[in-house]
Amino acid sequence: MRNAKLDAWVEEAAALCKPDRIHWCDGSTAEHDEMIRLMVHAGTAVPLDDAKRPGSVLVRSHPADVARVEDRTFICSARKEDAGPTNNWAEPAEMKATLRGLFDGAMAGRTMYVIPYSMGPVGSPIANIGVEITDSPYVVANMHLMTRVGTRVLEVLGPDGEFVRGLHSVGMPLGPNEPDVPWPHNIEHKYITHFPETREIMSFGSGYGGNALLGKKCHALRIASVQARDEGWLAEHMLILKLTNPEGKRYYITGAFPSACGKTNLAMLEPTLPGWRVETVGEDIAWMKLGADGRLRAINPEAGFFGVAPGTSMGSNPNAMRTLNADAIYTNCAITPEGDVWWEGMTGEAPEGMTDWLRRPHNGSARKAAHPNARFTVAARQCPVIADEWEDPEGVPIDAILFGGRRSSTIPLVTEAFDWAHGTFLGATAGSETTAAAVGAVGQLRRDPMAMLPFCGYNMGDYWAHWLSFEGRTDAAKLPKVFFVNWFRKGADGKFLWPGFGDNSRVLKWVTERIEGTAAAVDSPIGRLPAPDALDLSGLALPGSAMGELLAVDVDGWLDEVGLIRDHFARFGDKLPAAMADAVDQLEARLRAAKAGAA
Ligand code: SAT
Ligand code: MN
Repeated sequence: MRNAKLDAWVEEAAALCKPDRIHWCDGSTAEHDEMIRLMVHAGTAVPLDDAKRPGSVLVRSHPADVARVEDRTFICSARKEDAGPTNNWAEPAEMKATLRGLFDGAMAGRTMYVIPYSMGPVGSPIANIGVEITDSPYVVANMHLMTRVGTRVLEVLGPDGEFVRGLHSVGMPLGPNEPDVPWPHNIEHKYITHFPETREIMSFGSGYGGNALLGKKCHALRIASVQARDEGWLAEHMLILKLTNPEGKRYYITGAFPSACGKTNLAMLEPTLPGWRVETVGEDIAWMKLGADGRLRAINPEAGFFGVAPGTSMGSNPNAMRTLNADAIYTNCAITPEGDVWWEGMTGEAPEGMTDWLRRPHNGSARKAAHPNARFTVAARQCPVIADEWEDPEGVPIDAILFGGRRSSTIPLVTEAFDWAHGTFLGATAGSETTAAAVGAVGQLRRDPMAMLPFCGYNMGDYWAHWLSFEGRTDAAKLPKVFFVNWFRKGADGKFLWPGFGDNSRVLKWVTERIEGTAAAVDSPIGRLPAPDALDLSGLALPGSAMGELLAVDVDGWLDEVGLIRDHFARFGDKLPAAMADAVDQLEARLRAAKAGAA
């Protein structure tokens, strides 16, 4: 029972890309092993030591293909205003013409892989099917871990089911007898394009991460955010964690943080507070729908983790380290003489005799051994703290939503929103200092609303209106409480004020106590802050002034922030929802009143 639309599309793609062979992926272990074998043969991958990292390989990319390329990412909606000011836009027919030129013959000398995948448990009513066509065995092997791939997906798709189409090529055809290179990509042309109205993705020229694993950011966020708007749900760049308190009561919390700001660490946290437990439902993406009970329920559409390696250690994230014991793909890490991987922050000292991610000897070098955006890919089921309900097709009911970013000043450790609209405002105005997850300068403050700046597939103004609409879709009391957190505030000495990691459980505890109405908060111009002594700091030795600095509302700093928020909002013109414009006015009025009161 073949899907006629799929067959026709594969035929069309083959006629355009002219591969030597077509392989329909079944998602089997044998197929995965074959992809690894092909990568090792081509010099793309090296097997790691079987005792230290069984079933695992290290892949090293080309130095010009190491992260998402936001300036080459396009939303090709029919109308420019539907892409909005935060996305690159291109007219769909024109972009397709350009891409047709590039894809023409692009797979010559290569195999075209057809990957049917499910985002979410196969057959679940909230899952969504996509098919990625690619010429990269690296993509196939990663998709095996990150999504549910194979024949079962085709069965669920049936003869006339709909699916998201993703066409990907590394953009480096091979002439007859031309040898391949370890990391084929196209140095001149890179295009990561989305056609939201027709649910299509076309990606050319990069083989790395979110540029090439089309189920992740391209499908589960950019295309799905448009589907979610059309159908009344939310597709978000959020981790999902399950928190159990010492009395055994469970809470489910989602958190939106920009790439490389610690979502994976928070999702697998080991609380320093005795009796508390965190388990993982998801660490990057959440799809949330209103359940029959009127509550938002979240599923993790992914099946694996594509996590940032540098900084991951037994200290910062022991559960991630344990997840990585076997069957992982590492990308752009360093390799030790014993055939193990290494990255900055994994251990205190760099091992002797390593080869860096650029295949150079590392000994004594001041250069980084691993690329700052080096990654691991691993199946979620290997995580020792994966929650039992992580594949529940009904999703988990969300009690709280956290927004956050990397802010060295101004933003307190935790702030509770006054209500849903204020929570939407906190998300919409989130800023963060940039990281190596995207190509470009690192450490610059940019607005990253809901951590969706690079991932929202439509006009961000309309997206905020969609968020605001949830107040009218269900009983407001059933919506999650919203909080803003910042683990990254620094003191005058330039050092982090908050220890972070396992101690973030102290903030999570306060969040649950706010849900229960048992913890105290004080109103401030920017939201509700923990009352003095409301945060459980037992067993934590912080310098005397740290807590005051962490929770300080710097009124002048915030008045500057208001200016930045106004500039940010001005970009959206009449797409800015009135409630957002009101929220910034009210914030400024509260700040001015506080300043006058203090004077
Ligand atoms: O390369 S990805 O987009 O998958 C990783 C990230 O930026 O979060
Ligand atoms: Mn991410």
